[in-house]
Amino acid sequence: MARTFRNRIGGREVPARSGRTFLNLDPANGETLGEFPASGPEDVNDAVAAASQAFRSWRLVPAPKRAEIVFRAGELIRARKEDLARAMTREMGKVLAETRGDVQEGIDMAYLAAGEGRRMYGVTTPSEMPDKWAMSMRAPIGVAGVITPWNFPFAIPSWKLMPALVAGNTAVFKPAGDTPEMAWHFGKLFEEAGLPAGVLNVVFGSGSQVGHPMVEHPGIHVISFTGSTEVGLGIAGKAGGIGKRVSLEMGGKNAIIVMDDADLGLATDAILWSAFGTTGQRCTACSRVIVHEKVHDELVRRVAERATTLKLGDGLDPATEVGPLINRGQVERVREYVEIGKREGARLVAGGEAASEGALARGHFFRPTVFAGVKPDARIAVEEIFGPVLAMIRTSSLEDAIRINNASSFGLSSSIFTADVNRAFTAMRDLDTGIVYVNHGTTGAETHLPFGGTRGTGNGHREAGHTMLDPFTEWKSIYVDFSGRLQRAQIDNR
Ligand code: UN1
Repeated sequence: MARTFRNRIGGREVPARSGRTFLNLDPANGETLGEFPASGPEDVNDAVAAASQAFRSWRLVPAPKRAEIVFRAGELIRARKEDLARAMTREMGKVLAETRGDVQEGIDMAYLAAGEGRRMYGVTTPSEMPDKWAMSMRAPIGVAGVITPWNFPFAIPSWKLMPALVAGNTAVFKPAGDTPEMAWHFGKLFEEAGLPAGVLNVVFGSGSQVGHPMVEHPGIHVISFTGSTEVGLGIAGKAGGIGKRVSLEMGGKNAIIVMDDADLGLATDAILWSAFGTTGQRCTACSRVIVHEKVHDELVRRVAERATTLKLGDGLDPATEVGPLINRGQVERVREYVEIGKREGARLVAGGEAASEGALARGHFFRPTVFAGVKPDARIAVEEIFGPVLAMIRTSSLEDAIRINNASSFGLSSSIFTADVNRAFTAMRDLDTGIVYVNHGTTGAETHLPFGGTRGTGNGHREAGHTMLDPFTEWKSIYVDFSGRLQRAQIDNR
């Protein structure tokens, strides 16, 4: 019998008002892991009411005290890291080393956000008038609506919710339908850490039944979303129409540039890890390699050879290097892009098909796939696939490689492999992405630096890092006039 999980609203665990449920399945073998509420707008209303009520007192709790609860949650997550990682591998498929990393990112974020509770710096500045004080401070926005994807089911909610709570907001959290269990643990851990009832509410369900009503709900004051470009732009349109604040993290088409002076062994390792780690299902995954013509054939040979030998399987098996895709739909999507690549005339040098031998038949497996001879404007070099498909593109110069990188409609991360310091600094300056790596792949951002992208990847916000409070706070400017007389700014200040 599958375990039954419930929404967390106002500090209580409750089913969907409709009584409807959905099943959480293991993508490696189709086993049922749990039954979750298929919530609707009425459950969102309940959660918003609880969050609004809790906001009245939570905003007045001193920030260092709010942060202590986040710190305690970090301690609990650390103590349960292994159990959480195993549950995550079962629910979304990536290998244990990676799910441990995902939980670790949550721990790192908890400690970082907790420290912010004793900073949350404002600015004091001289007034232009005598006997007058001027300063600015951060204030919470109110109720934050947090909508997260399945590929980093612990880390991404951590980047969003921990700063939001430290800043004094309360929250309604809707996780992806493919990874509800991690969100349930997240809510439970915060309850155990001492978070007051109603401060963090977790509502399970679909985008149309829960996400959409959250975006439209007047009681939710800011939406923070990570996920597909299509859904993100839909949210931006709706929220924009009603003047709601939105922070978006969407697609990527991240490139690794390999110059002719690069350490090819290191570059190959980094390409394999960035392209096929998490089965290519990272916003930061490398899906393009732009390689100098002098080392092109050698790099293609090395990457194709290694991609072919990667071991597919259940992420709980220590021998597995690449886990399943999240669901059947993703397998179909990847298969379609492989066909598109072939039709476009690219040369398939590794993979290119679903894998179904032995136990793999029970899950959603696809072989790590490499195309060579890809034109920079081919669809497989331009559109986000979100799977284990790599497009290798030939280039003749650094300038051309940077131009190809920057022509993408996305701008999350990019990377260059070179031994030449002048080329490295040119790339650092000219690669137009939110994150740039030198002699390192495109994945693996650390929590204490801003995370986010340029152009179509986002809408100008950065999460985590020293920017973590920006999406979840308003600036309030305060003037205190202690002159005892009317002083008119811009007029009496000669
Ligand atoms: C994502 O894929 O949405 O930089 C997040 C990385 C991880 C986070 C990825 N720290 O690859």
